[in-house]
Amino acid sequence: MTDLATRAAAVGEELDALRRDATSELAAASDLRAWDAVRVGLLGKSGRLTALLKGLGAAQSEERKARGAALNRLKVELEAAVEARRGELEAAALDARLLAERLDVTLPPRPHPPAGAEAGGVHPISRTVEELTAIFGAMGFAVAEGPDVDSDWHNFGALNIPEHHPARQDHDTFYLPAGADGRRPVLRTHTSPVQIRTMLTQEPPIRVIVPGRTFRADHDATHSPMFHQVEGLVIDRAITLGHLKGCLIDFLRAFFGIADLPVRFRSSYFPFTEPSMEVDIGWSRKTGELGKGEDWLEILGSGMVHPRVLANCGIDPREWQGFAFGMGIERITMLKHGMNDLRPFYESDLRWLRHNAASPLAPFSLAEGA
Ligand code: 2U9
Repeated sequence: MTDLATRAAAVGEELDALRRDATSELAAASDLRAWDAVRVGLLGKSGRLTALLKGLGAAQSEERKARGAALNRLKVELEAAVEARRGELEAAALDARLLAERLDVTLPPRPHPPAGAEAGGVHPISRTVEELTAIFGAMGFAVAEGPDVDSDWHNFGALNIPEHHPARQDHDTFYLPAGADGRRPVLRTHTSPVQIRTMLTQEPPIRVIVPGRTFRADHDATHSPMFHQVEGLVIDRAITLGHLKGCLIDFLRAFFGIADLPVRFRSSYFPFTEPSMEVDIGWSRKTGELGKGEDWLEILGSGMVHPRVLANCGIDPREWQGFAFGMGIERITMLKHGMNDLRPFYESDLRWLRHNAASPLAPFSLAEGA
């Protein structure tokens, strides 16, 4: 063998040894940290392959060419092996994480009530709001909310309620001291200002219900100065009285759980709707039973949104129409559960609450009671 051939064979062996070492070190690296140490040991600034490449400068020219080519091939090969091992280790780390962080959705719920504690319950008003939200939610309505204290304009003016209207009088409405504009803010007397705010900030089509607290200067067995309402608003193209009727009949039958509940529409007047209708359901005055008997019970108010109200909110009434409705939450809750006094809703009497609370875990269907 010539000198050159001997040296070439020696170089080949040296590179084979490095390849073998690198392969077994990479295989032994069981996590990304160990892998990085192997990578640096081979390809880093002072790595073994880097040292061999640096050493090239000292070799003689014929030999240098061959050695350089062999080293570069090995470099490409080792770089690929290092990357491939990284891919394997990353995939293994992800698998381990997925396994460790797995959520067992079959776990049973926490015991209710927690050991030693008294069972909590859902207040009947809250329960009615949950039911309303589910029933109207299934019809595509979103829930909108707004402030309890609002401007005179949002509560009255925008709704086409004139300055001299009785509802605006001091003995009906709670006013706060006048602001900088000389106008007195009000505790909202209905949830309608929220629909005004919705129309001012959202483009039609709009489909919202607004459950919430409302305030009027009134107090007896069937009136409280603070009570709850739910109102609804639909604005779209070509909305008719037919949509209003279908929507409210479906709602009333689902809420009271009576599939054939008789529903009657009677013409009426509200400043914010035209035409306006009051809605009655069939019942027996004698037994108090809903859906049976010859009598009618007024349950809610409704109508097609007055074109002036739409215009007040920047909506063109020639392009968009809508319907609206409103009802008292206490009233429909009392009717549904056969209650005859509104005051216990707010008295925090634990015996009444224990008796009337709903279980937070009890499911309800969209046709409650049906
Ligand atoms: C906008 C346009 C129209 C909401 C409506 C009624 C009829 C109604 C009462 C029922 C019993 C209030 O709780 S109650 O005293 N409500 O009769 N409410 S139409 O009409 C609106 C609301 C907002 C922008």
